[in-house]
Amino acid sequence: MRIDVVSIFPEYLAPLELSLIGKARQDGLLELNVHDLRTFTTDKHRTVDDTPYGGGAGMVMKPEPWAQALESIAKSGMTPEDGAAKKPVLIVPSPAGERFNQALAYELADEEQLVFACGRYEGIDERVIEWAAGHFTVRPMSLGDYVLNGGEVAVLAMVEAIGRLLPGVVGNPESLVEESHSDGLLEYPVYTKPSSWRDREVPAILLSGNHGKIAQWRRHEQFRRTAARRPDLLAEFDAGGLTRADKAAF
Ligand code: 6GU
Repeated sequence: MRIDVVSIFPEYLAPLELSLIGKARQDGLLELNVHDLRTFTTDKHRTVDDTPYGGGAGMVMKPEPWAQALESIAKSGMTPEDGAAKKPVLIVPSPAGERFNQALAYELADEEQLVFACGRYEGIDERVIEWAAGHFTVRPMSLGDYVLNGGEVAVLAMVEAIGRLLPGVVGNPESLVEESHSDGLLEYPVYTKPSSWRDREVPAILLSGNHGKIAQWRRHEQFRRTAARRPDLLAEFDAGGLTRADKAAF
């Protein structure tokens, strides 16, 4: 997979050189390029923003540098003529976007090229978003219902969520199967040694060696936790998602 990120704060993306994602880049599993939007300006002051038409607080990102940046990335990337199956996906982080979740992380992990356009201030001139649809599949995306100062932190989160799903990035792919949200429920609680710690015991069932009972207990805990912390997820987990084993765990 290839990822391009455009930002006026490229240093914000430095953590993508660390840990699992940094290793994936070194191993050639992921090509990731960070671009400074200001390098695509043409004026002396390298201006990227201006006042909003119609008035109001804050500044809006000007269209010209964005078009230059996105055009240059579109040209440098794989085109259908080079064998790319489809247009790259342009993700525009915004609290006004579609809510990002694990299902979307899986969907985006299947793409050949992702481009992230980090807005700052009150956002990017809307015409950029419309124009970009000629080169990209455009997906405005939000992390959740709160406001960040810009898209950079959201990109760190989304790239990590997507990158760890790429083949070979997580050493043991089985660890992707039993984690929260992989099956629509939250993960069960986990414990390690010592079995007794500060007068607290590990649930006896986990020491029993009875793998059937352990699986049933874990499933029950998944439902219990999801009902307590995220009842909205339980409502989405329709009856079709319930197996016979689930009904026993319930
Ligand atoms: Cl993706 N961007 C910004 N600026 N704020 C957010 C967000 C994204 N998701 C939640 N809040």
